[in-house]
Amino acid sequence: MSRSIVLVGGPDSGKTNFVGRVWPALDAGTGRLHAAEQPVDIRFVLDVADHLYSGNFAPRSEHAEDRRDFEVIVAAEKGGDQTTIVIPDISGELWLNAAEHGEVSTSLMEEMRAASGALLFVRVNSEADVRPLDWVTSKQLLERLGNHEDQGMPTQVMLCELLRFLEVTLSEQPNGEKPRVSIVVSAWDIVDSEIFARGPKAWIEREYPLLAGRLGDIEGIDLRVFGLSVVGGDLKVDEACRDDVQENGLDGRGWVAVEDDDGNWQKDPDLTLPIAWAVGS
Ligand SMILES: Nc1nc2c(ncn2[C@@H]2O[C@H](COP(=O)(O)OP(=O)(O)OP(=O)(O)O)[C@@H](O)[C@H]2O)c(=O)[nH]1
Ligand SMILES: [Mg+2]
Repeated sequence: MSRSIVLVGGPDSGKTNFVGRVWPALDAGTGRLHAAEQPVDIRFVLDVADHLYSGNFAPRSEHAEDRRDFEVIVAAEKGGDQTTIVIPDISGELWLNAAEHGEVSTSLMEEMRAASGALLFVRVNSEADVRPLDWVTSKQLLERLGNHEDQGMPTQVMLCELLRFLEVTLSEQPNGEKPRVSIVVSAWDIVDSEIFARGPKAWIEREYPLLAGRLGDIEGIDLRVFGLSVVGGDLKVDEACRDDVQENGLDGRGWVAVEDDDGNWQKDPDLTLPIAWAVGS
């Protein structure tokens, strides 16, 4: 059985680095999902993983039309049901464009209709984050300064639009249940312990109240929020983390923040969880 999920998110939101990290995780076979067969073409994911192994995040996808698919057959247990998952990594510029102009290309539309699950990425401290402090006063201020330059669509408006796309396009799961979307808050390693303890859901409520409202009342899809750190630290500033990755590789590094039954947020080393949940396993 083949199931595809789509990876959605604006520019600089962490999609590519996640795909590159999740392949070694699927290959290691210690998580909820594992690779049941060697994928046919994994040059792209290996390339991304190589950046991580060398102690750097992989660079952003350069071209708006960039699209690279990672297709892998996974199973939840040895000899168990196999599922082919197709994970297209599409440039965030393209998603931003889609949100701004209210339309997606036909091929992307087909991709989304074929999918019954998605991962929606949003990143902590992204430079691509567009966030007018106060929409009215900042607009007036800019006008007074004679600077009418448009900052572009605010990130949370874009995210609400993307969520709406998912709501109208995703198909129900083969068992008839609602499509599932994992909201992935990436670079969750850079928040302090207090914010970590409150969790990525609370972070969204605070940073993007409009999006949080949508998440609260959306009916057509099932949602779950995860925090994500692909290597357990910020390779740009955390030298200890970089050294350790270079020396010991990625095994045991990186985690997903998940909410336990008591409402506490815990680090789970299983990086396949946001995908496992989105494909309904
Ligand atoms: N600290 C930290 N930073 C991360 C993590 N994952 C990604 N980043 C940062 O986020 C940046 C963007 O990540 P990408 O994976 O390129 O994001 P993308 O969504 O593919 O971006 P586009 O290709 O522009 O759509 C990286 O260059 C890193 O600086 C993480 O787990 N921790
Ligand atoms: Mg990318």
